Amino acid sequence: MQVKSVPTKPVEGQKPGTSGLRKKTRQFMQPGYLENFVQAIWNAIGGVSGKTLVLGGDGRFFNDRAAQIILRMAAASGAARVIVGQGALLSTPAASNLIRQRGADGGIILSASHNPGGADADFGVKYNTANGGPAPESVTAAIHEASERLDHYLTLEAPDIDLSRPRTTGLGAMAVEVVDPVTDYATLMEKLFDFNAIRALLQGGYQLRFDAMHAVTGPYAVEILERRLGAAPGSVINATPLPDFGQGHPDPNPVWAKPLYDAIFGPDAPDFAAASDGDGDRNMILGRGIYVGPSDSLAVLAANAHLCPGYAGGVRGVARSMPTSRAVDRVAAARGWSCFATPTGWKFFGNLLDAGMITLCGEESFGTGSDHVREKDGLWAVLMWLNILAATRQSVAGLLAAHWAEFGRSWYSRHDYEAVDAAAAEALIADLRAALPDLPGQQAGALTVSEAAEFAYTDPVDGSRAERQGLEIGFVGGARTVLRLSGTGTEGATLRVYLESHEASPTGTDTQAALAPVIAAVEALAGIRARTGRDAPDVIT
Ligand code: VG1
Ligand code: CO
Repeated sequence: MQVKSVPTKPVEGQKPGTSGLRKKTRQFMQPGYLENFVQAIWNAIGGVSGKTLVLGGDGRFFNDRAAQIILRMAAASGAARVIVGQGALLSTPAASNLIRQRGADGGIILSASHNPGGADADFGVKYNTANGGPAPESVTAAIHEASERLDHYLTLEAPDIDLSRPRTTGLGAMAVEVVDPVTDYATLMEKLFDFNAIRALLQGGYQLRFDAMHAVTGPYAVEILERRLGAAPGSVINATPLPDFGQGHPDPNPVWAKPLYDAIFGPDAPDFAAASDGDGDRNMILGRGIYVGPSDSLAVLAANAHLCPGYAGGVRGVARSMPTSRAVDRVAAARGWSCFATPTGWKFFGNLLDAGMITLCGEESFGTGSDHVREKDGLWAVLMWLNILAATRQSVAGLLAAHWAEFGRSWYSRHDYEAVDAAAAEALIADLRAALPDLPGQQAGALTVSEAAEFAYTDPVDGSRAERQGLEIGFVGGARTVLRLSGTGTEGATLRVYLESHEASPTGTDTQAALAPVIAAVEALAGIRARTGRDAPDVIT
């Protein structure tokens, strides 16, 4: 088989965002576009000669074609072995696990996560390093630089490889090992959680519903929840991964997983329900008559982690992304754990996890995880909830009520303004940034600003610095807001407004009502309506 060197020119804008490079699918399908980015990855990491890589994706449109392109490019550049999920499928956490289990040098995950899939929707490529985690900023910056200097890429003139069944075959001198995407991951889950206790809970008539949203977790959830844990057949809904996710938006939140959300408040509600996103790293947790906010979920998991075999030895520390609510901070304070606030994006947890400084971490964006892999992990969170529910024999609502009684309640919400005019959104942030030093002491609606700063982070392990990670404004009494622009969108800009307040003895149930003074204060300070022309957020979570 012939190695072919294809002359090429740099493609503008191949700059990885919060989670890899995410663009319109048609852009990725342009001749040379994916090839350029992949070659930039190879160049940035010192080549792939002799290396072992993991490859798989969430099954969205172009996943299969992209996998073949990447296999040929890995072979042409001298990779020794690529371990690829059957059908080119791997959930993000399963890919992270495979990289670690097999001691691979890194991996490529084909996914735009929770963004819709299809020829006219979104596609993405993420590069993970040998620890199994998303490439840190130093590596993504090197990839971007390499993409700007590219003049050729290498590929192999070879036909497609059959990825439809597990086996090892060759592509030129490179081994292609097709593996079942679920087995190793399911085995890891069995080590972490008390499957017997969960099985006993489910056998007692406990009703479970898991919405795979026609994305990658379908096969994982069927194997683990139905086959290994004995949940009733059909407990996993929308279980077949589809290239367009059944025309859905595979984002597990009350807006995009509305049927599931409505069901949990309906007459025939199951005891427990959950959903995951396109690539399987996000989760939404629901219990009969109640929605568990992701920040609360992290806090509850941390407070009860010791009930799960994998965490019986205790929690070393916790971390949350800065905009995530401080619910977990209160658990950490009570238990004497260290607690870190990092910039948005899972890559910032990697060093803390590798150094053994934290055991659990999470983000408000429906992401929770631990040191078992180096990605957030949707099904892991579901199993940890089930283990805790089985061990305590409490309802989800009961567990939350007990948690709030002990730690108080962090009212929390995120308001997203999507596909906003990019210049208007950037000007809003720039003007607010400029105003920050003068805000303390200022009145904003019924609240008074106590502090205001732009978040920057120094990694406690390697000293690397991340600037401009969100504008954080605190109010007298402890409420706060954070404003930042999304790094995962593919159209215009997405403005995210994070809102939080705390109540020691919570009353009421309406989050938006509880946060009304904070919402009004943000409007007074940032003028979102006038600047974006929007009356209300597009998505409230
Ligand atoms: C969003 C979330 C962030 C998450 C990222 C990737 O980023 O806010 O918390 O880490 O998506 O998640 P942004 O920059 O759009 O706010 V996923 O499930 O795409 O890997
Ligand atoms: Co995801």
